Amino acid sequence: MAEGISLEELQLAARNHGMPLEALRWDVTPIGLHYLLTHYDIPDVDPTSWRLEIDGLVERPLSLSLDELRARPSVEAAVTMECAGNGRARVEPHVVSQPWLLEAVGTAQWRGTPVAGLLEEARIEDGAAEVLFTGFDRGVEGGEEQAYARSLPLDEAFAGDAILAYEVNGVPLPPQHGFPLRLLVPGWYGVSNVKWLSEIHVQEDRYLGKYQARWYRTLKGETVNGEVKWKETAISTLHLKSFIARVSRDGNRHKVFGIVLNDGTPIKSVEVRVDDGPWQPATLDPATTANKYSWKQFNYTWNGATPGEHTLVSRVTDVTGKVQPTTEELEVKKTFLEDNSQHPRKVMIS
Ligand SMILES: Nc1nc2c(c(=O)[nH]1)N[C@H]1C(S)=C(S)[C@@H](COP(=O)(O)O)O[C@H]1N2
Ligand SMILES: [Mo]
Repeated sequence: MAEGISLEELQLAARNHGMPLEALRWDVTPIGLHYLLTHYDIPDVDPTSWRLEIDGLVERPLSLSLDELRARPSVEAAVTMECAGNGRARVEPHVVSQPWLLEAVGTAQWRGTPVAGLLEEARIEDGAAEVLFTGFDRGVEGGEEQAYARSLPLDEAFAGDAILAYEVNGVPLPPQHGFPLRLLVPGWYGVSNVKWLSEIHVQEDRYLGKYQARWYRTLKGETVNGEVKWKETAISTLHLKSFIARVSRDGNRHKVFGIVLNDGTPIKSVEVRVDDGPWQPATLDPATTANKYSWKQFNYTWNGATPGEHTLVSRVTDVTGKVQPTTEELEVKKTFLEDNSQHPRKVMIS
C-alpha cells in the first residue's frame, strides 16, 4: 500500500473527478464532464417530502416545496465554477484527492430563483449579519457528525447574483450536483455553492464550521515597510486566471487556444509569450465575453514555430489593472488554495 495516503484521501479521490480539457470544445460543459467535488457522500434526498426551510432572524419563516420554488421568478445563466483547490497538484504532487492542475473547473447553464427575493419575502430582522446555507450531506468533524454548510455575508446574499438552482443544462440537477436544490454564487469559488440544500438560516453570529473557518482558508504574506505580515483570509471570489488549453497546427502556423477565469470583472487583455520572447496580444472571443460569469476564450496565432521544444504561457489583465501573477510572485502564498498563477506549458513542434 502506498505510504502516507490515508483511506480518507483515497475515498475522496474515488468519488471526485476533474473536467478533461478536451471538453473545452463546448462553451457549456456537458453533464458528466463538469468537475465534481463532494467532501462527504452524495445524500439520497426524497423530492416529495423535501422542503427548504428559511428561518433564524426573519419575521416570516418560510418552508417551501420544490414545486413552490419552481413557481417563483427564475433566472438562467452560464456560470463557470472553479474549485479553490484547482492547481493543488502543482504544489502538493503527492496528494491524490485533488490531483488537479487545471481541471477542477466547468461551465454550466444554471436555472433557479434569486436568493434576494426569498430573503425579502422572509423579512430580515435587525441584528442579522450572515446567511447560513446547510446541505443534507454529513461527515464526522471534531468527533461528531455534522452537515456541510457555508455562510454568506448578508450584503452578498442580497446584492450578489446568488440563486437557488434546481436545473442545470436544461434538466433537473443530477444527484452528484446537488439534487434537488443548490446554492450558486456566480463569481465565487466552488466551495460556496452548497449542494443538497436543506436550510437557510439568517443569523447574527459568524459561522465557523470546518469548510468555512478551518479548511478553505488562504495564508498569504504581504510586505509592509520591508516587513512580511501574514494574513489569513476566507475563500470568496475567483482570482483572475488564464491558461493555454490546446495548441494545434493550422497550415504552416499554429493556433493557441485558452481560457480566462475570474469573478466577472471585465477583461482588458490576454497575452501569450513564446519562450523568452515578448508578450503578444491574444484575441478574446466576443461571444464568450458576453456572459459575465462564464469563462472567456482566447486564441493566438503563432507564426514561425521552429521544430523542437517550446514553452508557452498566457497572462490576463482585467479593467481594474489587476494582472495574473507569476508563480514567483505567488510564493508568499503558503496554502495551495486560490492558485491563479501563470501556467507555462511545454509543446513539441515537429
Ligand atoms: N453540500 C455540499 N456542497 C458542496 C460541497 C460538498 O461537499 N457538500 N463541495 C463544495 C465544493 S468544495 C465545490 S468545489 C463545489 C463543487 O460542485 P460540483 O461537484 O457540482 O462541481 O461544490 C461545493 N458544494
Ligand atoms: Mo472546492
